Amino acid sequence: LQKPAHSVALIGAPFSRGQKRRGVDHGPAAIRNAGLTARLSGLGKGRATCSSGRVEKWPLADMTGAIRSLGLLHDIGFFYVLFFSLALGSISGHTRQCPHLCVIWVDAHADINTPLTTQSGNLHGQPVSFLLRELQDKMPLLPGFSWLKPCLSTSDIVYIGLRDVDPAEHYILKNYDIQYYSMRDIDRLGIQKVMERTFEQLMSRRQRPIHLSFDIDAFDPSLAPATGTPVLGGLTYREGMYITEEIHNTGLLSAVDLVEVNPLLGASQEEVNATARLAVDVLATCFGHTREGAHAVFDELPTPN
Ligand code: EXY
Ligand code: MN
Ligand code: MN
Repeated sequence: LQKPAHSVALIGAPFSRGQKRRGVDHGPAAIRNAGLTARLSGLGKGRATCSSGRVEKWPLADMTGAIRSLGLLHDIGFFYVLFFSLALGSISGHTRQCPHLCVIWVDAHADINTPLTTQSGNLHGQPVSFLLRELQDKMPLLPGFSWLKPCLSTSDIVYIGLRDVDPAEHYILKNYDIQYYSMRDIDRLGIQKVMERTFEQLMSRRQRPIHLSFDIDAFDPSLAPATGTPVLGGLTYREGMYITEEIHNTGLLSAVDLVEVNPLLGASQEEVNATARLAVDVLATCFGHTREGAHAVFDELPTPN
């Protein structure tokens, strides 16, 4: 029995503030040009219908409201945003629509510095600290952020792929008991066990909508070179596909941020294309593409007449 068609809203958000390297605002175009819409529309013969939109330099606060209204229109909001500081908008908006959501954060980095612990001053290394209720007494009041209300508890998020964590971030992960699976944990346990434990941690009491924040730098730089903060020893292609296949198979995926594809940082056009194609593979797998070809309905074999 074919699953009902899912409607998916694609939002390209060409923002590039929050870090100093130019180019990340060209990410949505690179992902679109790598064939994203065709890949998603071809899944399961109409199972995933897509509507595309572009967030044109919205202030984060406006984006939150927009995402909430999108959530009303689509059963799966699909955000490919450029930049992790946008998780402030996407997760804030998503929790207004789905208050009990959980977050799976796939990334080489924890992005959980507070404005008082950041060494770089880059916002993209801080978004999670703004979202966590338990950290609010450690957060200064910043101009322009009064709209942002913490909307997650530390038990609502699990990290996968960490391998470049600042000392202050490590302190927060340990002292606030935030669940994470570093690349060392993936080496030790294997990706299947990591996914099992991630779902146990997040779904032990009830099933919940999943917000997936997927930073392309979670992959090894040999696979995703066109990104701003590459770190050696990242996910293999197979581990990345397994993560997104398992998330798809829960049937609970509700929104995806796919971030940090930066076309200006590839050493060649091929490196840019490879990074954008990888982003499309991640997103297509989130919405049902399978390595064994089960994503397209095939009714019967042709027989010679
Ligand atoms: N932890 C470092 C910082 O706070 O600047 C590096 C953050 C990199 C963030 C990228 C998007 O994942
Ligand atoms: Mn990262
Ligand atoms: Mn990140």
